[in-house]
Order: sequence, then structure tokens, then C-alpha cells
Amino acid sequence: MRTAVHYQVQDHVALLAIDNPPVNALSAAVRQGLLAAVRAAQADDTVHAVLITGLGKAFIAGADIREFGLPPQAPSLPDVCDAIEACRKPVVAAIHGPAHGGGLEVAMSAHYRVATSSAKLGLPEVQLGLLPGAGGTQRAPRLIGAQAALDLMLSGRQIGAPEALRMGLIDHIATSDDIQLEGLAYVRHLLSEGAPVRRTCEQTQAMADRAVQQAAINAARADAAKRRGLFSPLKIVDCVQAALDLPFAEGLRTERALFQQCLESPQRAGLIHAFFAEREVLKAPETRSAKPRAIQQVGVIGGGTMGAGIAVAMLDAGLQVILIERDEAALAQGRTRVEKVYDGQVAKSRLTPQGKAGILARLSTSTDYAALAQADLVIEAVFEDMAVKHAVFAQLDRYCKPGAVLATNTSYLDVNAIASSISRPQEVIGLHFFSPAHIMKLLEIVVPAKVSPDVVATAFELARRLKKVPVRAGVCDGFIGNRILATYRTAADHLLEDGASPYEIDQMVRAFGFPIGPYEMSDLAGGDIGWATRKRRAATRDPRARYVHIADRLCEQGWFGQKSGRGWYRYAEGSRTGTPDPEVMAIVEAERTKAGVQPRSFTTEDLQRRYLAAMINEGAKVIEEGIALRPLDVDVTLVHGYGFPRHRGGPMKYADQVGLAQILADIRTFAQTDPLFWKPSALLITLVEAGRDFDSLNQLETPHA
Ligand code: T1G
Ligand code: NAD
Repeated sequence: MRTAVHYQVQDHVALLAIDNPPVNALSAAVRQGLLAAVRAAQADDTVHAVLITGLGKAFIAGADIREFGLPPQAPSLPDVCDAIEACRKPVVAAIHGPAHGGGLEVAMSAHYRVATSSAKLGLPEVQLGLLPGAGGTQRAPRLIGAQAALDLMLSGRQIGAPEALRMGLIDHIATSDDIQLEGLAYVRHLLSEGAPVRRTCEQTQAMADRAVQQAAINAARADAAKRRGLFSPLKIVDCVQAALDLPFAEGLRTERALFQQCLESPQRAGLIHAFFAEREVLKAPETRSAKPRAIQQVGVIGGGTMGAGIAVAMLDAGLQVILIERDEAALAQGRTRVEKVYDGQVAKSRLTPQGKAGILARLSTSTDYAALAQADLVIEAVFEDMAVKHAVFAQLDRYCKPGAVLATNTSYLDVNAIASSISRPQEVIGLHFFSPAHIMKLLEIVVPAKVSPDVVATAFELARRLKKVPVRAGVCDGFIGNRILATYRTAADHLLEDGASPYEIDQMVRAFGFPIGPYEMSDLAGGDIGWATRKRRAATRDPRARYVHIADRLCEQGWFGQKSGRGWYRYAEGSRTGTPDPEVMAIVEAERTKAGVQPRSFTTEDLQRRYLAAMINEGAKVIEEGIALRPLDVDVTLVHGYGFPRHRGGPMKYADQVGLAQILADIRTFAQTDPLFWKPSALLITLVEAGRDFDSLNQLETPHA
């Protein structure tokens, strides 16, 4: 059994070294080891002081998140922190790497804190639907004041050592990265100064001015109330109010009670699912079996909406970029789109003019594909037309060096067909970015049949360098995200024709936690894109399938959305906020009559159940067909690419929380009027019959082959 906390005494200093790789999470074994070590140091008369450090790359990354939801094991972290604080000998926390959540709470319960210059400190519990539940909400304000403490706990951001020193969170910045050595030196310095035990719970200076503290709490409460249905932020504010109003021990009791409420909230389960899912998606089979190729020079074909954004993403990652366009005019527009992004950053003082020049020095542009001869990877983002894609790939096959990775940013087209159109299909992969490509985190890595594993591994490594969240997807129309989007958007259109208004549907979707609804999204992206897709699909559409013509009617009027001043909503000159449009409702009513539909009213719950059931059912089909490896891949895709509220974990996690039997029952009810659209997923039926949930598939080493 690995020792979780190493204990030794050196020159009257008890050295406690936490050893729980990879990030020294505060598992039960670590808590037991820490408590035992503090007690041993306390009882050992030869010990004059205690030093707590972490081995490996971290001090402590917090409580062991995997333990949440499991039966608690003693000692609790609050008890460990109280024991550290109560120690009658000076305790020093020596921090390197991350000191997050419970890790920073351990450090704050120590009497003094030293950190390396590269240390990162934070209280990110809010990102897990929790709050600092080991005294952090009571000790942080006593050390740094209510405002700074609330900022750390409500943003979840991590700060560096210099900022931590300025705000009084640490006492000293080490001069080298050898934290054990630096920690020992600092302890000796404190002992030589006769530094007393300094308990954080007794600190009052930072919260002395009550009016200032109360003002900070009131401001934070107002902000927290605006955070779209999130549970824990307001609880954090309540805890800091208790820190101001109550004696320490009572404040701790308030914190414990509110922590328990957060622990029981479904948001905690959703956010922790999202945390681990974002790490599991990185582990595609190919990343285990193959080595990525080196990428330094990248070609981008097409400098339009996506090409320019992709070029910026590559430049931001420090890569060399060659932008290719079909003619000089388009090339100039492409370069201008790229430069505009950096001009914006300079204007907001996020980048200096020299910085901008340095970045653009790595950008070259051309209309000649021969310029790509040394590119390690080339990605095309030209028109969504198979003939254009084939023409471009023929050029790439002719000019690119052997071993160059050839990628397509297509949204829907058959990547297998694109790959088979050239002599080296094993080098072709889909890299599906989302608009704006330099901002949106999601990257669908579309794996065609003939691709070689190291090309897939290269794509995942590129995603890491671009700081994207990659999801492995198989080839089908729309891959994971756009395929599911097309289905729940169709469900919305059915509801629209059956009697709901686009505005109440958008409202329901926003109330559920999405940033915007499907009709607002259409107006933002441009209704013409969906119209082009519907036209492209018309030839292969199942003639038995219900088809709602309302959106086509709007597009025939040129009402594409924000870009044309009206779509589903009307937009005042220069405004991005639309107002409901009675002329749209007139078209909706006319189409209902044409379709012979007797409109009916829907409750918000009716709308929500259909919209989500469509999303979940299609998600299950995407998994059963192997397009997505696991349910968590669908969750990460919808959360990072389609605005699905992160605190619900994703559609498949949400389905587990509702209960798959309920979801299937709803689908079967809806199928009574439309059996084709509402054909239940075979996987969903199997899981319900087996009494299992989607999460049971996430644990599988080889996803449900
Ligand atoms: N518990 C369990 N596992 C953890 C973990 C944790 N706290 N942190 C990381 N891991 C796993 C992670 O899943 C991955 O596993 C591996 O470690 C490496 O992580 C009472 C309630 C510290 C910045 O929110 O933000 O304390 O995939 O890939 O990029 O108040 O990990 O290899 O199997 O992310 O170098 C608060 C969470 C907890 C910090 C390092 N703490 N961790 O990033 O590595 S709640 C957090 C991180 C709490 C108390 C409360 C990051 C990191 P695997 P990684 P990294
Ligand atoms: P766009 O019309 O804005 O840009 C396409 C660019 O390709 C144009 O500048 C055009 O001049 C250039 N081009 C066309 N043929 C070329 C050729 N033979 N050689 C070099 N350049 C050529 O289109 P977009 O929205 O950027 O979409 C590009 C691709 O990305 C499409 O496949 C689209 O489906 C996909 N995509 C779009 C989005 C989105 O939200 N717009 C999101 C993801 C993926």
C-alpha cells in the first residue's frame, strides 16, 4: 500500500510530504495520513515546527472529486484542517504547482504559506457545483477580505504567486522551484524570528471595516443572482455573510450545512460529470496506440468565416500558417479577417502592436498551392460543396509532402468520400471546428475508415496545442453534433407547426439553461445555411417523413436573421436583440392551415420534454451506431459546441438524472402520432430493459462494441 503522506523529522522540523499522484487529491488515505502526522508532530517534543508539501507536480489539487456522492470516510477534511490550525507549533504550507480547493483550504489552515513563483492557487469548487467546504469560506475572508475571497470563490479562477502575495493569501515567494528546500529555509527563518502560531480563524484585520465588507457581499449577491439558475454561487455568498456576522465555529457550521445542500444538488453531479468527461474524451483508442506526428507549419485553404478563425487559432498556438485562397481579392479579404481579430485585441490592450506584428510574422498568404510543399498539416475550409472539396484535395494530393496530414472542416459532407478521392486516403481526417473557430472550444475529430492511427493521434495532439476540447466522431451526415442538432431542431419545428410559437420555444430552451433558443440561433448563424442543407437533403429525404415548410417560407422572403435585419425576429438597425414579429406568426398560421394542422397549446414542460427527448433519442442512436464512442462524448459535444448547460452535464447525463424509463415512455407516447420521427433508439430500449443507464456505458474500457 503506497504511503499517502510521508513523515520525517529533520532539524526539529516535521516534514509532511503528500504523495498521491497525479495531483495529490485529498483522498481518505491522504486525510488519514495528514491527521496522523500532525498529531505525531504535536506530540513529539523534538519537533518545533511542521512543514507540509506535496510530491510530484502539485501541492494539492483539492478534495478527491471521485469520492463525492460516495459514503463519507473519516476523517473529514474540515477536521483535518481544524487539526492543522489548532497545532501548537507553527505549521507552514509550502506550495508548488496547483493548490486548488481543499488544497488551498489546507494551506489556509496552516499558520504561514510560502509558494514558488509558478504556483497556482484557487478555490474552483463553484465549477463543480460546490463551495469550499473545509473552512475555506470562513478562512479566506479572514485572510484577504470579503471582496477578494468572493472573487476567488465565485470566479473559480486560479491566481499566481505574485497576486496571492499582494492580496495576503501567501506570506513569501520562494526564490527557486525546489519547494522542500525553500520550505525548510522559510521554516528556519520563522523559528529564528520566534514567529508565533498564527491561526487564520483569529485573523480580523482583513474584515475590520464592516461597511466595506458588507458592500462587497451585497455586490456579489447581486452578481450571483444573475448566473442562469446556478445553485452554489448564492450559497457561497451566504457563507461569507456568515463569516462577517458569526463567530468562526458558527460560521463553519453554516458552511457545512450549505456545502451539504450543494452536494445534494443535481448540479453537482452534472458539473462533476462534465469535469471528468472532458478528460475522458482525450483518451481515444488511437491516442493510446499511436504517436502523433510533428506539426509546425500548417496550411489553411479558404479564408472565409471558418478559414480565418482556424488560421487565428493556429497562430495563437504558435504555429506557422500559410493561408491559401482562390484569388487575390479573396486572399486579401482572408488576411483582413485574420488581422481584424488581432486589431481588436490591441484595441482592448490584450495585445501590444509588437505582439500583433510578431504573430502575423508567422502568417503567409498565397493563391498558389505549391506554397504548401513543406506544410505538416493542411486543413480546408472552402465552400460546403463536394465538387469544390474534391478539387481542393486533388491539389493537396499533388503539392503536399508525403506524411502531411490532410484535413477537412466540412460540417456535413462524407469524409470517407473525400479521402477516397485522392491517392493517400490514410492521411485524410475531419477536423470540424465551430464558429468562431478561434474561440469555440469544441473540435470534432472525424475519423474516416482508411485513416492511419497516427493521423488521429496527431489531431488530438493538435487539439491539445490549440487548447480545444476534442471529441472523436465517426463519419455520418453531421457527425455527432450537427446530426443531433438537426433532430432536436426538427422536433422544435414540429412543435411550431402544432401550435407553439418560436418565441415560447426559445424561452423554454433558455429557461432550461441554454444561452439562446433554436430560432435565435438560426437568426445568429443565418437561416440561409440551414436552408442550403435542407435543399441538399431534399433529394434523399424520406418521403414518409413529416416536413415543416415554415423556415423555407421565411428564407424565400430573404429573412435570414441578423444579417438581413429580420428572420424569426425583427432586428432594429445595429441591434443583435430581436423582437417577436407578427408577420412571422402570420406565415406560421398560414402554413398550419395548409398542413391541415389544428394548433394546440403546450405547457413549458410539454415543450421541454419533446425537445430534450428528441436530443436524447438521437444521441442514443449516434452511440449505438458507434459514431460517438460513449455517452460522455455526446455530452461533451453538446456542452462545448451547442450551448447545452454544463451544470446539467450534457443530454445523456440529464437523461440518466430524469430516468431512462421516463424518457422512453415519453418517446413512445410521441411516436403514437409520428412513429417514423419518434422511432426509439434500440440502445435506449436495451438499457431500460436491463435497468441500466447511459453512465454505465461510460465506464467501459472498449465502448459497447
Ligand atoms: N480529484 C480527483 N481526481 C483529480 C482531481 C481531484 N481533485 N484533480 C485532477 N484529477 C485527476 C484528473 O481527472 C486526471 O485523471 C488527472 O488527475 C490529471 O488531471 C472540500 C469540495 C489540478 C489544474 O476543482 O483543475 O476541493 O484523466 O488532466 O491538466 O472544498 O486537474 O489522468 O485519469 O486535469 O495538469 C477542487 C480539479 C475539488 C481542481 C491539473 N479542485 N483539478 O490539471 O491534469 S473540490 C479542483 C484540476 C474541493 C473542498 C472541495 C486540474 C489541475 P486522469 P488533469 P492537468
Ligand atoms: P465561407 O463562404 O465564409 O468561406 C469559404 C472560403 O473558401 C471563401 O473565402 C472562398 O473564397 C474560399 N474558397 C472557395 N473555393 C476555394 C478554392 N478552390 N481554393 C481556395 N479557397 C477557396 O464559408 P465558411 O462558413 O467559412 O465554411 C467553410 C467550410 O467550413 C464549409 O465546409 C462549412 O460547412 C464548414 N463550417 C462552417 C461553419 C460555420 O458556422 N460557418 C462551422 C463549421 C464548419
